[in-house]
Amino acid sequence: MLSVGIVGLPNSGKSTLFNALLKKRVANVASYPFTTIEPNVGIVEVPDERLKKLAELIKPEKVVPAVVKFIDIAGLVKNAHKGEGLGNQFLAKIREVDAIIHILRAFEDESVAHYYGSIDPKRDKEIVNIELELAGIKKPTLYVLNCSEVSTHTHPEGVSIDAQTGEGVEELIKEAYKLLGLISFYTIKGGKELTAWSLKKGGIALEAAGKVHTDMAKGFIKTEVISFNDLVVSGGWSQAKAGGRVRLEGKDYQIKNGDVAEFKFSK
Ligand SMILES: Nc1nc2c(ncn2[C@@H]2O[C@H](COP(=O)(O)OP(=O)(O)OP(=O)(O)O)[C@@H](O)[C@H]2O)c(=O)[nH]1
Ligand SMILES: [Mg+2]
Repeated sequence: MLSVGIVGLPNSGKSTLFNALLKKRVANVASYPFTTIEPNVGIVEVPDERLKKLAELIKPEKVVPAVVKFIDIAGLVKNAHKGEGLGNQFLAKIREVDAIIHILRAFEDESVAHYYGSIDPKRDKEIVNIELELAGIKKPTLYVLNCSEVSTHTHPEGVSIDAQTGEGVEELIKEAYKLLGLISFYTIKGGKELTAWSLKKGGIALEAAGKVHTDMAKGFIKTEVISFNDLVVSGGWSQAKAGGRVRLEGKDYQIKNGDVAEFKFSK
């Protein structure tokens, strides 16, 4: 499972954001490793309008969303690469993640000390980026402005949130998912279990099948596939099949974001 690390100066609101993210935690979190052992790791449900719509259409017994792993990392300060603050510990953690959420403090609050004495997201961003660069860490980054009042959820470089109220957090999860280069496809097992799966953008049917089950990839024959829109317009899987809207594709078919697939395989 791909993971996103939350970085930023001390007191920028990383743990507050992490706690807001945990409210979106998947219900059966115990089935994912780490979450019960590591208090700073959260497996979070990806908000998904298509999944909701499909659930309304199909009325399955069970709906399983796609997830992203978030890791709350200790704050870093100038010279972290030389071991300043929790420097080395911080840098080791950050090397394990696939993408970075860089949180910038924009909220004013005199009761919360700022490590560098004033609110200045631009300066803070430079400080943290220099440390990451000196440590040789190059990862896709989403900048997140932690504001007291969120007027708009997007700013030119990323998203705005209020970590304390949780405002903007859903948008942040969606953006993090994109940042990881992931798209979603869906399976409907026996009409009963609707699942959203993540796949790297550009991934083919064979890889998608392997996400569901290794046997499906091993014995892959072909896949039935339909776009989300076509399925909704058809009113259901059997109607879509009857209407000739379900296509048959081979293992090299490139999965599109929102595809609904049924893999055919030999055991
Ligand atoms: N007013 C206000 N306070 C906030 C906001 N976000 C976080 N805080 C407060 O700022 C303090 C520090 O927040 P944390 O989330 O612990 O900061 P952190 O980035 O995890 O800090 P370190 O773990 O020390 O690196 C806490 O008292 C929070 O309640 C915000 O959006 N507005
Ligand atoms: Mg913290």
